[in-house]
Amino acid sequence: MRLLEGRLINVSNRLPVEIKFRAGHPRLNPSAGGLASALDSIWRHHHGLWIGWAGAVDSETAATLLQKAARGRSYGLKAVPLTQQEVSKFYSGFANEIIWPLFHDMPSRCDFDPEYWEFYQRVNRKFAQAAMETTTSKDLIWAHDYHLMLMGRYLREAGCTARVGFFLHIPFPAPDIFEKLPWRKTILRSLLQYHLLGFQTERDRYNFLTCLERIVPEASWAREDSHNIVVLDGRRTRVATFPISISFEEFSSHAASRDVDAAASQLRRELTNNFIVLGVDRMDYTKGIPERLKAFRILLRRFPELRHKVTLLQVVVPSREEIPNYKELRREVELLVSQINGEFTEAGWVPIHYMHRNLTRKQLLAYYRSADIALITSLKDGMNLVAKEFCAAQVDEHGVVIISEFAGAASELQHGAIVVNPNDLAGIAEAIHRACVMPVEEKRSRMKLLRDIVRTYNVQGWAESFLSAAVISDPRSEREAASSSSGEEPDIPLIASAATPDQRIA
Ligand code: GDG
Repeated sequence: MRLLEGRLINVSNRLPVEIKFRAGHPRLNPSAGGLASALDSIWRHHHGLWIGWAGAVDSETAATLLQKAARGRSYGLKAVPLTQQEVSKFYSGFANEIIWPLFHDMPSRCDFDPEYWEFYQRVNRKFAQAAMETTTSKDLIWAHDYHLMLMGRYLREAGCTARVGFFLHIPFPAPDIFEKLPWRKTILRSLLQYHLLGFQTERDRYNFLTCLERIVPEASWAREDSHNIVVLDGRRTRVATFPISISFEEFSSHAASRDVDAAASQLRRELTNNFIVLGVDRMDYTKGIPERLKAFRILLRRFPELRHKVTLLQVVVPSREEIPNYKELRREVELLVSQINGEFTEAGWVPIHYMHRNLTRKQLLAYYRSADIALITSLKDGMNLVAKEFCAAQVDEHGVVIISEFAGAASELQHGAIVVNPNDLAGIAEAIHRACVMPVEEKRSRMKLLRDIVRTYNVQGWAESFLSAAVISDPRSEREAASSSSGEEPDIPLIASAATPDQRIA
């Protein structure tokens, strides 16, 4: 990255590749999910190091395979080894049975096991040590996501002199939800050990600042352009909003390629040119998959004229299968699919085509390109990259996006998309019907607008704006800031300094 003097040290729970055993042999696979796919596309051409967990293998095997994986990339890969117990209590436990459901407004799904907290601290310290081993003061450490909220604190304690930024890929909850967390104050104070904190939407930033006001009243704050500067114990943290995106050109040009075009045409022929409604998600209870299926059932009941004419293609990527909530979700989804297909299937038409597996990029693009509707019904979602990928891949500009108002992407896409409340099943069914009967010109003008937005606010811009903010959040300017702010009353009330949820930063 040209903004940096030193290297970029990217730290995330998982590396962009994962080592899994197949037929007794360790094999490299691309990691699933939005974080890996967004970051890999920008980091592929930049120098630096990516630190993360590589999968359940011994350190020697991991090092050999990662060296091999790094050959095609310009950055190195360094594994943080985790024991089985750490994976279970830090990753499945604290991260995915406490923070994930809580931050997605589902506190009843949380298991506040105190042992998970012990492991969360231990593993965050491990990640900090791994980063410290290779970092110089010129480097920039960029930590990603809810797995690493304490890492900034451990880096400080270890005497790290590099700039350290943190980006939260998932939503940040409102105070009434966040307060349920027994370790709320330690987590907020630890987040304030980072020099820069980035959130997906204005709503997330607003929620974070409101939580600070209630839980860490000793922090003071001020406004600097579109950012907030929070001062705690004489240290400054810049807080800002950076909506993540995708590489528009990469998705668009690959979708326009001859092989994707051929695959998309074949798909349409196989579905007898039916109207295709597409859902693509990790198997996760936040994505609103059962709600989507129920809404589709309402559509077929209320608008019988659409039977035989509309098909739902639902791709679900296996995810977090070791966690009980996820196993139950899979059973619920599969039961619904079979009930709906049982109720409506007739000769020559199966209403729902359900795939529980990972598609190749080419297959995924063929689905995006041939679909008439992308149906996103997340109950809560940090951003939702599928919505943006769909727009980029719609080179024929015929598709309609239906998106949940609770997906971060809705604030950017609201003018071209149809926005729905995912709990309003009849409303979703109405929205699908509306998209089915929408005039071609309206669809085209909506999709043009959406594509312009995604083209303009792409992942390259996202990374550059985060890095520019990280560069000006230089730790060397801290002493100055501390001496001018310590002991003073805050200049501006916290709430007044936070922007309204739908305001996007320039
Ligand atoms: C987290 C936040 C935030 C899906 N199926 C296949 C496949 N995918 C890829 C998509 C997309 C990614 O997975 C899913 O990204 P999302 O953003 O929709 O969701 P999460 O995984 O939950 O990501 C989310 C994101 O982080 C980034 O900040 O937007 O809110 O929850 O890239 O293309 N890829 C392939 N085959 C599939 O079958 N190859």
